[in-house]
Amino acid sequence: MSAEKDLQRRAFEALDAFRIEIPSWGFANTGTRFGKFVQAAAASTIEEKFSDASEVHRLTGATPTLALHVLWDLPHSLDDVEKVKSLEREYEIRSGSINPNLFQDQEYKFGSLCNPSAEIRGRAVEHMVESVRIAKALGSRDISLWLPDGSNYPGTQNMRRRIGWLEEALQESHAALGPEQRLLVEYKPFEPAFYHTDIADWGMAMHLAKVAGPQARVLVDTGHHYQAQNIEQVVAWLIHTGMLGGFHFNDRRYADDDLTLGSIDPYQVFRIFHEILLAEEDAVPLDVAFMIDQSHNLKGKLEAMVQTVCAAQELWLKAALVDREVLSALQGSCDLVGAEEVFRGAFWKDVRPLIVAWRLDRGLPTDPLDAIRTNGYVDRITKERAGRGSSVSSYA
Ligand code: RM4
Ligand code: MN
Ligand code: MN
Repeated sequence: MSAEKDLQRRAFEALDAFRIEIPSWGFANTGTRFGKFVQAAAASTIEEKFSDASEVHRLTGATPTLALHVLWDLPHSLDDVEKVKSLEREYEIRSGSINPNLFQDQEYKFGSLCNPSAEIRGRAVEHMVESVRIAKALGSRDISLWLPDGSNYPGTQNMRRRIGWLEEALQESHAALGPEQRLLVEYKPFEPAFYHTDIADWGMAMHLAKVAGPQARVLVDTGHHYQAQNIEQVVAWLIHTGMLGGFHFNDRRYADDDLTLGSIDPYQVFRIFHEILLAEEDAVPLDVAFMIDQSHNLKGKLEAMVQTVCAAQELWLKAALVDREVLSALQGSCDLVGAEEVFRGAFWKDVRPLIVAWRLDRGLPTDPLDAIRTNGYVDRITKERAGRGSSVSSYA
């Protein structure tokens, strides 16, 4: 086989294997804590979110599942399951991870699973268990827990006692899982609490996942780290310990900015993908869910989502084309510049022609971003959705 054909075969295999989940909240109106800018085309209903997700999948071929947030998407809990199932059939999009919501009810003002009140903790655990039930009814595997709990001022909470409450709560939640399901534990060092958060980093999340039970894993949200953190090293550790469950991808310049993947630091995403692909090539058992966790306040939501998926495909392919055999030899002989150039060289390779060839071959539009800007879908939903009372999610 010619080198060119071989390259194309490897590229097509990598792109066929790449799937990334999109979040329902990425299509809804959101904003900053200062204000919300409403878009006429934003989705307000679960049906509109499925419709938008299906358009993104139709154009990119890479997003067959939609992450759902329980309170926003299934406000009537299990009673909404049948409706969601019929939307799955209609739009040919499956429900993805189920995200419990422990951050909106007034009673969670001082915490949910870590609230000093046993009664409130109990209600928060019940919400976790209900989320597991919803996931089961929808055939969704992953329950992704992001815990907003923490405190704002030193001395106002007993941090160690809260660890114990959290361990118990996660064990109870884990006990409700079906045999195929997983509990993913997300961490975040700040926001909404600004002195301490109860699951602040990957070490805490890993401990809690281990204590919760054998089906719990860690979820890495790329925006949930301190600035200098080496995220790919965290990923390498989680792979090594068998505790990596999934990702929430987004980019940021300062904090949890939820900007478009790769818009600020595409090299970061490339380095993370390299760790995953390296582990796959080393035949390390891996089961990692790629998810997007972004909200676009100013960009058009459909455009931004398609742009995100295309950026992810480009970075994934760049990482897939790293010559890991050559790299490993150069690492072994400590040829620093040689190794770095192989690595960096893959990052700088223009893979877009390969992606265009793959799209042509798979019957996809060669330029999905241009397609969503010109194919009339956004115009249609803008007309259909304009004029009705727009709802704004309280998530900022
Ligand atoms: C949090 C976290 C969660 C997401 C919420 C909306 O910062 O990233 O994963 O569900 O935001
Ligand atoms: Mn997240
Ligand atoms: Mn976040």
